[in-house]
Amino acid sequence: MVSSTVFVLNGPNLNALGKREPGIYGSQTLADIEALCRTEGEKLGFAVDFRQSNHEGDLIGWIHEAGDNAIGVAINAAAYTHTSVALHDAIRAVGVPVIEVHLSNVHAREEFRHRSMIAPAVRGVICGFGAHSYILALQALSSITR
Ligand code: CA2
Repeated sequence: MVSSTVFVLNGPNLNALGKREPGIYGSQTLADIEALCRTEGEKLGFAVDFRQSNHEGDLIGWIHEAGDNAIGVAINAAAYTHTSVALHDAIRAVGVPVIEVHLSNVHAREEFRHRSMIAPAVRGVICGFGAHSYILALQALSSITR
């Protein structure tokens, strides 16, 4: 039974997944990851609203929208993770839990990826498990919202 909506938000360049850098990000496309999230959402009783944008303002608007229309958010903010005070503030401005997700283990990569501007504002961080990071985030949202 689907009773609640979870937003799964994706930031810049994630639309290119599966087409470049499979050694880092895997060979699955974002559409493949969306399908995995939908299947997991059905198991957990979530409707999954899955979105991607290359624009910071879209992601900020969607976080605000989730505050009104969703019970939680999983976000892979991609490069904005490391730069965006505005995303940090947006996450703090909403009352629903937000989980930070990354495909790669950002701590095992370049130093500039070790700092997350949004990590202090989110409920928790999952990274390094490829597409499965998204599934773990949905499962975490399920356990903390029921
Ligand atoms: O590991 C992750 O999920 C990241 O959020 C992915 C971002 C990166 O900037 C973060 O540090 C970690 C990159 C998004 C996708 O970039 C692509 C680059 C080339 C080919 C395909 C995707």
